[in-house]
Amino acid sequence: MTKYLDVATIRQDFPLLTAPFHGKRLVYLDSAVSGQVPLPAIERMHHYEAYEHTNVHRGVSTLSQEATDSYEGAREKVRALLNAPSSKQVIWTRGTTESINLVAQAWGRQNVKEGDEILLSAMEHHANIVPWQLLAQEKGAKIKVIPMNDRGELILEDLDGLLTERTKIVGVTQVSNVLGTINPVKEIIAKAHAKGIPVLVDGAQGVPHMPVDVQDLDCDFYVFSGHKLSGPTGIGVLYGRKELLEAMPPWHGGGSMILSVTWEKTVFMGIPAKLEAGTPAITQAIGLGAAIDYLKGLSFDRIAAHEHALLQYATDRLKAIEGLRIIGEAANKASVISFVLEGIHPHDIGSILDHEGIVVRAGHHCAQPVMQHFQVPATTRASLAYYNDEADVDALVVGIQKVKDIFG
Ligand code: 7TS
Repeated sequence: MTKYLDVATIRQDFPLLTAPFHGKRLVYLDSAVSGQVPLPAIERMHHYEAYEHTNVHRGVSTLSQEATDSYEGAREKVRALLNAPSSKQVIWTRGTTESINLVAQAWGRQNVKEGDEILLSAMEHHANIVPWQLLAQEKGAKIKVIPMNDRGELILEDLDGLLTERTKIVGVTQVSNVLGTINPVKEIIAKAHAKGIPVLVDGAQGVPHMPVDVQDLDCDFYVFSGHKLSGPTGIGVLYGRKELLEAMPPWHGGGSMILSVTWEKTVFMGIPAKLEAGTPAITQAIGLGAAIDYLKGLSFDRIAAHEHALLQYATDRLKAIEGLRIIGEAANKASVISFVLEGIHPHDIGSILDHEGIVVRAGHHCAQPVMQHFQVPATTRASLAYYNDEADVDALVVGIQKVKDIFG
């Protein structure tokens, strides 16, 4: 146990982590896929559905006003979490993927033209590649890539040359979901801004593991998914610089985003409503707010320190296994270890570990260009969170030994 968090007590808030799984203790090393939800967040959602359920921003009923307060209160919790200047700059979406599609479609269609360039990093998740490719195809624009080295670090010396007068936006992940690399996003943003280019930061794997301050980063867009931050699925966030959001046209049209509609003309509301057509994911937003309260109660600094110590422990133990190669050895890493075992397919490793009650992810992790860089079809990935401890890592090491025995 690290000195930063009392994991044994924390685990009591996660029924799945304390109930038997395949007759064993569940070893959940897959938080990069989705973080487990603590009981206080589950109970908050249950309470809302059982005793408070209605729609928001709908009329004068006390019930609707209270639901609106809870829902908007959650938006304020996200604002505080990111240190955004105003909660109007926090747009609810279904998740990181939808947030990036929103920017690519609403901002991108207005600002990207034929011959323009969109600069992405070599370690992006498909969610920060495909929406830009769709836009580039539509507009006749070009995708360019910030390369990385074989440790899984971006080659920043190349950045200046890649930022040209044609570059319209930079998209970069804060933390790689495959390599665990923590990218120097603040430095990248400063370099892009020096040439007047906005930057979208994919915080899906960043915000669950470290304190985030969008004003300090000075990013133009910051996106993340609630379910990776110990909240429920179906809710995510787009933070944007005020001027950019205000200048963006709506993406979806419908109720809750208009001031007036006639057959001739619709007048839209301001942000955030303009970008949030239809009934939102109210329960999920409130649940995410409760999850943020829970994590703040533990402290993001302590979570980061705990996970860092555990990552170091896991890295040392895995490195000692003969035939195991870690993919992604950046100097600055968070919470994710991908590896390959000589002669054994990651899917076989994943299946055998599953029988042992150890949940990892095996595959390309929706980042096929990263697989192509390292010339592997797939990796096995263990991802750590604040509710993991050394016993989880030890179980993984025993499990891998078992895999080797079976295939050896
Ligand atoms: N960006 C990054 C860096 C991610 O890791 C993920 C999901 C996404 C975007 C997309 O998030 P979504 O919530 O909209 O789906 N990453 C993973 C993963 O590593 N394994 O499963 C999903």
